[in-house]
Amino acid sequence: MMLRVILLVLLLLHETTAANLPAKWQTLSGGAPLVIAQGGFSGVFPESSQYAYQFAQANSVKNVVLYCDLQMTKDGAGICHTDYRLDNSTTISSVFPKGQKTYPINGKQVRGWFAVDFTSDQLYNNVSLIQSIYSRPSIFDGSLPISMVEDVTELHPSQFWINLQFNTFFKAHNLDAVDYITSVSGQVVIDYISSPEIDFLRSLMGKLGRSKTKLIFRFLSVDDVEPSTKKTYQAFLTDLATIKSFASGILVPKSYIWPVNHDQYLEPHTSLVADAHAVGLEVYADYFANDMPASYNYSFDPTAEYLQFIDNSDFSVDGVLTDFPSTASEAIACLAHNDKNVVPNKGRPLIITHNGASGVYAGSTDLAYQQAVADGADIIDCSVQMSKDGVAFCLESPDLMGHSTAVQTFMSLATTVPEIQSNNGIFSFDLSWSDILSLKPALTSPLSQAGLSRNPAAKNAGKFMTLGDFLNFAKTSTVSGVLINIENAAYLASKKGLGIVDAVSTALSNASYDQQPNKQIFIQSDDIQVLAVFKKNPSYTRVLSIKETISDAPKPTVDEIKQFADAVDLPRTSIVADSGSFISGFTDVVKKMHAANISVHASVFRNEYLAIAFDYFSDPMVELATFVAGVEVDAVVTEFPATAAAYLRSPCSDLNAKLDYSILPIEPGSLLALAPPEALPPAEAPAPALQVADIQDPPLPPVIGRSQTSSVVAPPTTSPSGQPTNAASLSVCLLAAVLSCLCVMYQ
Ligand SMILES: *[C@@H]1O[C@H](CO)[C@@H](O)[C@H](O)[C@H]1NC(C)=O
Ligand SMILES: *[C@@H]1O[C@H](CO)[C@@H](O)[C@H](O)[C@H]1NC(C)=O
Ligand SMILES: *[C@@H]1O[C@H](CO)[C@@H](O)[C@H](O)[C@H]1NC(C)=O
Ligand SMILES: *[C@@H]1O[C@H](CO)[C@@H](O)[C@H](O)[C@H]1NC(C)=O
Ligand SMILES: CC(=O)N[C@H]1CO[C@H](CO)[C@@H](O)[C@@H]1O
Repeated sequence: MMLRVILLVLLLLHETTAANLPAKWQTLSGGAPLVIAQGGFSGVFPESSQYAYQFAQANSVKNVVLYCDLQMTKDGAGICHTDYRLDNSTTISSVFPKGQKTYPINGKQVRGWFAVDFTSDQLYNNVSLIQSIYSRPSIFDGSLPISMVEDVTELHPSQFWINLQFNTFFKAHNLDAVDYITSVSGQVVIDYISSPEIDFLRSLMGKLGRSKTKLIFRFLSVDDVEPSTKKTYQAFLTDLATIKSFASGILVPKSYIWPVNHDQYLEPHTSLVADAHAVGLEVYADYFANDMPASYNYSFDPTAEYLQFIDNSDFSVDGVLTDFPSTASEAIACLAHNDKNVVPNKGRPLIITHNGASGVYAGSTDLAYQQAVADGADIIDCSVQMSKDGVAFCLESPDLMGHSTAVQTFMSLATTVPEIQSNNGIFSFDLSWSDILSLKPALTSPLSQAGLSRNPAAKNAGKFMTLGDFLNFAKTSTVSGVLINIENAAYLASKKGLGIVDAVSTALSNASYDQQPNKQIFIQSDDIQVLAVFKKNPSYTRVLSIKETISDAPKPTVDEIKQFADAVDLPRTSIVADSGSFISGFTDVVKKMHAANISVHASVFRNEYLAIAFDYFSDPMVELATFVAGVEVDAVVTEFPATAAAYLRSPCSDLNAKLDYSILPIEPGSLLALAPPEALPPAEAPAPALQVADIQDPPLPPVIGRSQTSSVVAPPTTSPSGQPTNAASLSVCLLAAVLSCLCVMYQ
């Protein structure tokens, strides 16, 4: 009952009145490509379960096709299940421990538990489904029965697709899928029947009465042999006209259309779609899954892959078979054919980068910033670090170890600085700028240990930039502003004699950003004393970064923040709380900040499916929608600005636009509510509330005289700009009456 209520709500939210803009599709029919839900929403629920099918209906475009892999039971009933073997995806091996058999299937000996050895009653009453893919939620395991074909048709799917692998296998067990389908088709509409077996498709011709069932020939791997003709599937690529004599379309692995090379980069597309369309065959691509990234070219954005198949200049496939039908729906209804030059709605949240487009190129390099601009970022960011000789440059952290090739040349300088981090590092303030320039940047992948590496082709590409170069680049680019992040100011001043605050002020004035009203300037720090210094320039927006996860921001703390900052930068978990890999609720932090007119930046968004909670369906856009439309943050801070820009540019990001389909924020807890109580992850202790003491910092210490010790590398006499190094600090005092307090510190 609970399930139905929740699903109904989702369904109603998706069903609005006006239509999305019509688009020209290069499909065979000219209509939008189909979303075909493989086993329902099998990316979240056990495949082919009732939940999976209902969820697919509720969260996809309206004409979503429910896809059922037909298996037959000993008593001739039909069930929906992807594999012949039931063992990995059901509890059958423990219920019937002696039920294992070995059978030949299309020339191979296959061992497991087969539906043909059990009656439908035995299966339905005793066996339940489990998740067979480890990256997907297991909380529904053991609570859902196997679906009979009737269980799916009773949901009144807008379209229904049956796939049957090898009828020869069923015939060997005195069963016949032709008889089964012929009898079922009298009662329910089967819109599509696919099979990799030509004789099976041929034997259905003329048997389906007046129904408009389309027969689809399914291609297996190129070297697999089609059982009726003994030809390889590859051989049919040059004989599409023959297929047209018994089928109206083909279902092919997606690599037949966009091949991926051994390094997982995308090669140019084949001519298959054009060739098939030329002989009147539809083309369906199999199969898409958000949690199985296909190629580095997609930057872990699953919508990018669909668009490659449906919105390129040469063709569109006629449908996509997917485990995540909501993401396919998004690509079709919200993202395809969007004019990339459309000016985004005013008042929408800002896209702020995290070290440029660091999901694609090594962070804080010229390439990462260029990519960010091309991808549609509003604000590019520079986390300022200092070299030993006082050059301010952009890098996520003062530790060069993970972010460059420093380990190869400067390991002797590795040291531990507890004020900065607990593990040892090679710190920029121990190297001269020319030494740092001799290093290659390194692309970091936060989820590489889980096998999700970023763009290896660009591993060491790009150049580090000085803050001055960064500001000049931003000035001439189309971004609307910059964010300058300052950390460790007190340590650098008191221990290293480096004035990072002065360096930033100097660079901003020198690049005439102090009188450049057409670019927005954000000064961000985790230290309120740093922000206090910049209060003098009212055109700067000051952002306090609060790195710890908090559950609440009481009024006294918010009032204190208001003294120093116009905005806060918060981790995603301080805004949308999670428990295990599930969302448990929205905090009130954004509301409380907004009540005090403090903007909220949410950070850091990453595309990799393992970086986001199950509730978002492994879809980074659903997470963005939740923060933007659900919690109304003022900025998203992201390593993949292209994904944020595609979402915010989409008509579907405006929930007031009455569209057929929208990208909806999630309801916290709605997925957990579908699981049996005993399967829920243990509740975690809530994060603490933010206290006034948490944000208070001691006054910044003065910048001490240059340390003479531990100089392994001789400091150069000039900076790359050609100026004597001391001139940079000197010019602060000369330049700025407004910065008089800094000059005091210098004395
Ligand atoms: C079942 O699981 C085993 C071990 O994890 C694996 O080798 C096999 O390929 C799986 N079979 C199916 C049908 O997924
Ligand atoms: C995929 O990325 C690689 C490496 O950046 C590039 O050479 C290739 O052209 C891209 N493929 C397509 C189809 O865009
Ligand atoms: C909120 O802050 C902005 C600047 O951050 C300012 O322009 C605006 O007037 C403030 N509004 C209120 C109601 O204080
Ligand atoms: C100041 O700007 C000029 C021109 O943009 C540049 O050549 C010079 O290096 C800059 N100086 C400093 C100290 O950043
Ligand atoms: C092995 C097993 O548990 N079999 C049970 C399956 O369900 C029926 C009822 O439908 C029982 O009678 C069997 O004992």
